[in-house]
Amino acid sequence: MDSNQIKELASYVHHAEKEKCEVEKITAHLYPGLTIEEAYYVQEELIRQKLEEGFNIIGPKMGITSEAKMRQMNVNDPIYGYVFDYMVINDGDSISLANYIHPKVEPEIGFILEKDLEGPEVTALDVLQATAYVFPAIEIIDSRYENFNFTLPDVIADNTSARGAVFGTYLRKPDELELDVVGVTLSINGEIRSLGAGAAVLGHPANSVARLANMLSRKGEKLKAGQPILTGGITEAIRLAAGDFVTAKLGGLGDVSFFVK
Ligand code: OOG
Ligand code: MG
Repeated sequence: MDSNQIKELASYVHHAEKEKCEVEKITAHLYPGLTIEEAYYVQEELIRQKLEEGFNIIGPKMGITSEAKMRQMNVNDPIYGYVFDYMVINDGDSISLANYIHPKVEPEIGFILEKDLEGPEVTALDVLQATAYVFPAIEIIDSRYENFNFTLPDVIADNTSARGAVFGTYLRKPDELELDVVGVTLSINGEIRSLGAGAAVLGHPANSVARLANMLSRKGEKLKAGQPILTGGITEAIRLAAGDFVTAKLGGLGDVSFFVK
């Protein structure tokens, strides 16, 4: 795959996001042989294009870290991508459905480090020692592909479907609670639509952060202190509709909510 092809594929998903128009997955016809390594090159180019447009990275995110997500999306390995400034929604704010293609929401646990973490041998214990705060979050995913249908390389190239993040404002020290047994509910208009526990995320959400640090080290990158890090959907993702009031409740971590107009 040459640099022109990488640019072409990055522009393909980038354009779909900007036009809010779903497209056929890359591996269907455009480039059936796309490998995971090539997909990360496409993602890097996509990130470069967004930075060039003046957007900024807020922090990294892990995806496909729970059984529920693996089953729902029919892909089996954790992946990473990036949350940008234009995606961030304040707790309690509203979004307009018109700005998305077919958005879904998933409850997540977020981390903020007080020290940088560099792989390749970061452990969950290293993560907990380096963590300043943990917080509740909702991620809005909006795959650029038709019907959220994709292979692992497709979704990596598409920045792991990232399109929105609502960060809770309630910060807790990681030693104040056991993150694996934090209970989680996702409700829409008061009705519980999915539920789970922190352990759904690779046994403990700190494992997800460790895995992320170790994956990033292959590119010579590290996790930086101060950036919010999303550890991956705990439950399956739920499709949004106009009029929804979405709340994720995480035991001991607090709530996070937003409206859909
Ligand atoms: C891919 C995004 C995965 C997560 O938390 O698992 C992700 C998708 O489901 O479209 O963000
Ligand atoms: Mg997610």
